[in-house]
Amino acid sequence: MSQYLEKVAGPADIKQLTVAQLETLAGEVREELIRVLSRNGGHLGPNLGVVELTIALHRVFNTPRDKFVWDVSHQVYVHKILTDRKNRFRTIRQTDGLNGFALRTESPHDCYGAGHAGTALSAALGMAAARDKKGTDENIVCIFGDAALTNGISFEALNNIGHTTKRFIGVLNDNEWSIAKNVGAVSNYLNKLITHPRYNKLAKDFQNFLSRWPKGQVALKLARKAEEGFKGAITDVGLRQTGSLVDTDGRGGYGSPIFFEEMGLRYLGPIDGHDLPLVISTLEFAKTCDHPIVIHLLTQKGKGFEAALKSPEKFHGTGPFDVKTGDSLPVKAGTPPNYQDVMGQTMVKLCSKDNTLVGITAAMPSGTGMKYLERAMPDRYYDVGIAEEHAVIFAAGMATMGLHPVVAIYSTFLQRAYDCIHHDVCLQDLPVIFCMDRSGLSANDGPTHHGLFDIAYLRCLPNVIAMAPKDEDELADMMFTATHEPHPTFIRYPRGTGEGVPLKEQPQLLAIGKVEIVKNFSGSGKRKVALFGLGPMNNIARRAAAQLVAEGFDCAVINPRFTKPLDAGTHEFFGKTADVIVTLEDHVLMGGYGAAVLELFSEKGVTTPVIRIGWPDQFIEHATTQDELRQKYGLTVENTVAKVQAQFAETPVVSPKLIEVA
Ligand SMILES: Cc1ncc(C[n+]2csc(CCOP(=O)(O)OP(=O)(O)O)c2C)c(N)n1
Repeated sequence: MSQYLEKVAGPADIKQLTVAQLETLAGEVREELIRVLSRNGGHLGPNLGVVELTIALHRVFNTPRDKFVWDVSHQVYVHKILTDRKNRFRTIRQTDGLNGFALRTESPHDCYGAGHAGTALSAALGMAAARDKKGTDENIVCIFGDAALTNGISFEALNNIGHTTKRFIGVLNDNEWSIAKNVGAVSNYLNKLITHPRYNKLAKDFQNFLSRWPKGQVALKLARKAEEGFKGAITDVGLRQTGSLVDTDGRGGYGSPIFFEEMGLRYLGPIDGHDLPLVISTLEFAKTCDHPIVIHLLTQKGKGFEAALKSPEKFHGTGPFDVKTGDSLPVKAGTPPNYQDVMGQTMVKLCSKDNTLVGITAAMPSGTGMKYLERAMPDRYYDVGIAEEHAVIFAAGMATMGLHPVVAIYSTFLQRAYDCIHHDVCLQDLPVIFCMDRSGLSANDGPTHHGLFDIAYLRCLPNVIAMAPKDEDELADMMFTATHEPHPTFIRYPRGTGEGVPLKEQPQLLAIGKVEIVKNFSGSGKRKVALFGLGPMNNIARRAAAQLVAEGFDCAVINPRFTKPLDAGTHEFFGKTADVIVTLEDHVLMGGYGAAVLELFSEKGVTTPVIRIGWPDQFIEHATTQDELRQKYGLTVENTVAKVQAQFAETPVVSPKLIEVA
C-alpha cells in the first residue's frame, strides 16, 4: 500500500511533500514501475534511473507552463505517473492505453513528442527562442542522456544554444549506457569528467555544501557561490591538463568542462542524480541562471531493481518478466527464431567466407542482431553510436575502398539518414547493404517506431535494389544475394519471430528483380485471383488463397521478393490473365508496393482491378499486439477474402476473361 503515491494527483501535490516524504515517494514510484512493467514490458531501466530527477523537476518547476523536453522520451514513465496519468499507468503500451513515449495529444504536460533520439536539444532550444521572442518567462528544461551526445543533431543544437538564448536548462542524464554500453569519444570524455580526483573532491564539497542548506534564497545564493568556485577550479585544471597531472586512461588527460563552456553553456556537475535534495537545490539554482546551463547528473540505469542493475541492456526495454528473479517469461517450445537473430547469425556466416564484408550498427547491437558479429568477429564490427547519418556515410566511405558494408538500422531510424542514402550511397551507386529491421509494425511502441514508409522512400531513388523476404530463410538468401551486388541493396523485414521454416545450411542466390511463384492458377476455369503477398504478408496471401479456393475461386500466389526492380514481365502476365489482382504489404499504401504495381499496370495498359491491402494514409497508433492493429485496419485474411468477394459482387458474374478462358 503506497503512502504518498496514492495521494499524488499531480505536480501540485509533490510541492506539498517534505524531502523525506519525496524520498519515500521515489521508492513507491519504483515499485509501481516494476509492478506494471513486469506485465506490460517497457523501458524499465531508464525510468528507474530518473525517478529522483523527475520528482525534483516537478518539485521545482510547474508544468504545463514550464516545459520538459525529453530526449527519445522513453524515460517519461515517471513523469506520466506524477502528472495526470497515474491511474492509467497500468495501461502503458497497451491497446487504448498510454503511449510509451511523450505524446502531445495525451497530456498538456507532454509539450513535445519523441521516440527517436537526438531531437530534444533542438526542440527545447526552439521553444526557448520562441519564448524569448514572445517575451514570456516559462522555463524550458531539456533532459537528454549521455548517448544523445553521440548524435549529430544534439551537437548542431549545442552549437546554437549560446547565441540563441540566455535561458536554457539542460540536464545531462549520464548513466554510461545507451541501450548497450555507450561508445565513442564523448562517452570517454564524460568518464574523464567523472573520474577526475580533484574534481570529485570539489563535487563532493559542493554537494555537502548545498545539502546542508534549507531551500530558499540563502541556499540559492550560496549555491551560486559554490558553483562559481567550483567552476573556476575546474577550468583551471582544464587549462593545465597537459601538465603534471596523470592521465586517467593515458589518452589525453583528465576531462574538463571546457567543452560545454565553449559551447556557451555553464557546466555544473557531475552530481549524484539520486541525491534528491541535491538535485532539487541544483535545479532551483538553474532556474535563477541568466545564462544557458547544463547540469551533469550521474544516475544508475535500473536503480532499485537488482536484476536491472545487473543487466542494463536487457532492461533498457524489456518484455514481461518475473518480478522476483527478473527472468523473462519462458518462450514457448518450437517458437521460430527472430528475424534479427537470423540476420546476425547469417552475417557471421557470410563474413567468415567473404572478408570484404563488415557490419555496422547505430547503437543497436542487440536489437538488430549485430551482436552476433560483435562477439564472433569484433574486428569486422562497428558501433557508431546513435548516429544513423554517420553510419550510412561511413559505410559509403568504406564501400569506395572496396569493402562491402552491411548497415543494420531499423526502418524508422533509417528515415533520418535519407539524404545520406540518396546523396552518398545511391547517387554514387555504392554497394552498401541495408538490413532494415522492424519494417512493419512495432506494436507496443507505436507511430514513432512503426517502419511503414521505407518502400515509398526508397523506390523513387535510382540504383536501388529493394527486397522483402517472405520468411527468415529467404532473409538469409537475400543477404547472400546482396553480397553479390555492386549496387545499393535494401532488405526490409519485420520485428519478431519468423515463419518457422527450416534454414538452409547455405543461403542461395536469388535472381534480381524476379518473383517467386508460390502457387499458380490451376486452370480450373473459375474466377481468377492473383495474390501478390510481399514479405510477411505472403503468409496472409496464402491463407486467403486457400479460403478463396474453397469458395470457388482459382488463385495464384506470388512472392514478389523485389519492390525494385519490379518483375515487370510476371506482374504484367498475371495482370492480364487474372480477373482480380490483390497486393498485400506491411507498408503504407501510398507510394508502396501496390502503388508500384498500379504504376506498372498503367504503363502497360493493364486494366484488371487491383485490390490493395496495406496501411492507410495516417499514423498508426500503438497497441498490445500487432494482430490487433492488423484486425482494425484490415490487413487480415478475412478482409482480403471479403474484398475479393465484394469485387466480384460488383462485377458481372461472367467476366470477359472467364469467357476467354472458357
Ligand atoms: C534515431 C534513433 N536511433 C536509435 C534509437 C534507439 N534508442 C532508443 S533509446 C536509446 C539509447 C538512449 O540512451 P540515452 O540517451 O543515454 O538514455 P538512457 O536510456 O541511457 O537513459 C537508443 C539507441 C532511437 N530511439 N532513435
